[in-house]
Amino acid sequence: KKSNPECRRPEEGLQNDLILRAARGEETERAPVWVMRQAGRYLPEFRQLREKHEFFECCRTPALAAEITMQPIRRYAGLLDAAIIFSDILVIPQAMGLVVEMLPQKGPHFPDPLVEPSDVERLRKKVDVEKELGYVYEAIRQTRRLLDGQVPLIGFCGAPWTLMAYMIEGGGSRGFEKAKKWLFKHPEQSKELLERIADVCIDFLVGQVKAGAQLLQVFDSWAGELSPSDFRTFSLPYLRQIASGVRDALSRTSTPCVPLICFAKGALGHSLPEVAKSGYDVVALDWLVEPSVARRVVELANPGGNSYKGLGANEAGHKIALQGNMDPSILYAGKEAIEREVEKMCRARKGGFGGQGAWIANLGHGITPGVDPEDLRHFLKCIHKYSREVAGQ
Ligand code: 1CP
Repeated sequence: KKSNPECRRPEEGLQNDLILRAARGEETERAPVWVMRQAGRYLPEFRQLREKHEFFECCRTPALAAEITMQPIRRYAGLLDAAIIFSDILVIPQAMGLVVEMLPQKGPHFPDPLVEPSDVERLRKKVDVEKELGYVYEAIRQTRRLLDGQVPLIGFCGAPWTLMAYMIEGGGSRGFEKAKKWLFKHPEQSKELLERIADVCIDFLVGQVKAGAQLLQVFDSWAGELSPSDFRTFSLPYLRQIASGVRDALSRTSTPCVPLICFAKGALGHSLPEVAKSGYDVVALDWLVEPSVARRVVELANPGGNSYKGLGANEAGHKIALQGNMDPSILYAGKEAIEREVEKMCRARKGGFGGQGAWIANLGHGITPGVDPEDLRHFLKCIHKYSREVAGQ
């Protein structure tokens, strides 16, 4: 049984399973911590590598992706409790047949975005995810070997609404006017497209687990662009589809499910109870939500714990864990401010995550390129210190 990676539980052979325990609703002796975008531009060793290799070349070359994934793990040895595979959410639009480039200083660019619903015919009808994105699976396998059980490895994908928004806008955007015009002018075709993207997400996440990913996060970075009712129409159903689709597909091959994390940035002020009931083990919070309030809301939404059934994270019934949520800009304000804010985030009486309930410490969004890596180290050290203090009370 051991030789078949598909039958392994994610915690097998790990020296540090703190994040897996927290993701399954356990209160831990201190909060596990990782940082969204921890492998990236704020690290000089990453920028050095990028001088020689184009962005998507880094994604498509498993040895490079594995190396970049390991950079923060090595630099912050003993301080990070998880690695996240180096890749990008835009590999799914590429797998579906769109061209995506990464422009220096500008970010992602689609030379031929979707303009009209008829353009959807340019997308591959049936996406062979193994063929198109097998390089991510190989990067995961190589990273697991390099990690050698130090910490778990997180796999990820973009959420359908966020990916659809990029596919129509053709890159980053301020108001997402083109993508929203689609939702309102062509709601049925939008739903068909969202469902197609969700199906690719499911295949891709399942493949990542089979390759060795030990947790999964779905990034709905632009969920907050939608009104409450539009979020519930055009985003939430597809987040649900992904959670149940991944659980079903894994259970069909008797593969234990790994914990699933949902990051619906900007949508929790209006839809936290709905997100907490959408089939994920962990709800990631941005910094617009107060942790102590989130705790109560999530408890009320799920009095019996997680409601999904099937193989996986301690089966049904465990409590929903929270992740987050410090404002990433605080990393620019110096060590004193970082320490003060981390302490606040840890202490329940100051509106923080407190001593009860499972918590995975993180920022409320990705770390930005201008942060001094030593300030991030201070953030990580403070999380260790204060979360342990609070847990011991
Ligand atoms: O020039 C460069 O090196 C490009 C910088 C960069 C990096 C390091 C991009 C371009 N993507 C990444 C890696 C990346 N992207 C990871 C790696 C793993 C890790 O977290 O360390 C992950 C998880 C992502 C996910 C991602 N890509 C998201 C979701 C997370 C978030 O921050 O909201 C989004 C929205 C993207 C799109 C994207 N890719 C890159 C940029 C600059 C952007 C955002 C563009 C925009 O403003 O819309």
